[in-house]
Amino acid sequence: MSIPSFVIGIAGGTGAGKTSVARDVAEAVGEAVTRIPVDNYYEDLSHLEYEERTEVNYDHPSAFEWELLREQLDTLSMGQPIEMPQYDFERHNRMDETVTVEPTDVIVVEGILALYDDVILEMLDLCVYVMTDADVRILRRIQRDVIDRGRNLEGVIDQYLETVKPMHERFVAPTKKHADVIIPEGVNRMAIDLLTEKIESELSEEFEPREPLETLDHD
Ligand code: UZR
Ligand code: MG
Repeated sequence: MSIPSFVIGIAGGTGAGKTSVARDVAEAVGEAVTRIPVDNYYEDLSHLEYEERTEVNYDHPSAFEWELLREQLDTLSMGQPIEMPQYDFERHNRMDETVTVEPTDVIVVEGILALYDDVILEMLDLCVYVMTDADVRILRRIQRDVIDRGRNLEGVIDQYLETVKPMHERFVAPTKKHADVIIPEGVNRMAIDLLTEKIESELSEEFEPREPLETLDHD
């Protein structure tokens, strides 16, 4: 591993199928792929009580620790390992443990706001937006939150109407304009194949090493 990584951002509304696209691309590319869920970079809210944490607007850009994501993405794309934070959706908080993530030639940054931050956008070599109808997304969201994340149906519906939908319209949907590619519906075989081909052709060429960001400290 000598050259900087090829970094892909995958954004889209909740339940759009971002994680599935990231997983399928990672499986199809014949190289090791590092996946960075932006969800892992939710701010550490340990100073708040559980009840207060349930009141936080997790669909607003201010809920994320952008600086840490920028730094870690920069570190990884320069070929060094990071200690990636982990997030616990049931407790609405960052976990104490981190995981060591080794650098790879391909990095996928995936999350509702993966195409939101200007500094992150500059680090992305390919920007993807997964566009799925809102009715399909809310059905998936209900299924996931109730079954996997220990929520109740009423809570999921209230949260959707109060924050998820308005924040999606205000912050997530407008990031479509940054996308190089818009994938209709999550798992779309043709789109996955095209993305995979593109990544493989990029990897077979030597691309220009990117300069480290001026705003970040490298010691
Ligand atoms: P994806 N989220 C929670 O529900 N609880 C948390 O503690 C942190 C995040 C939700 C968040 C957003 N919003 O819609 C979703 N709310 O996780 C993003 N409300 O995750 O991209 O996998 O859908
Ligand atoms: Mg997901």
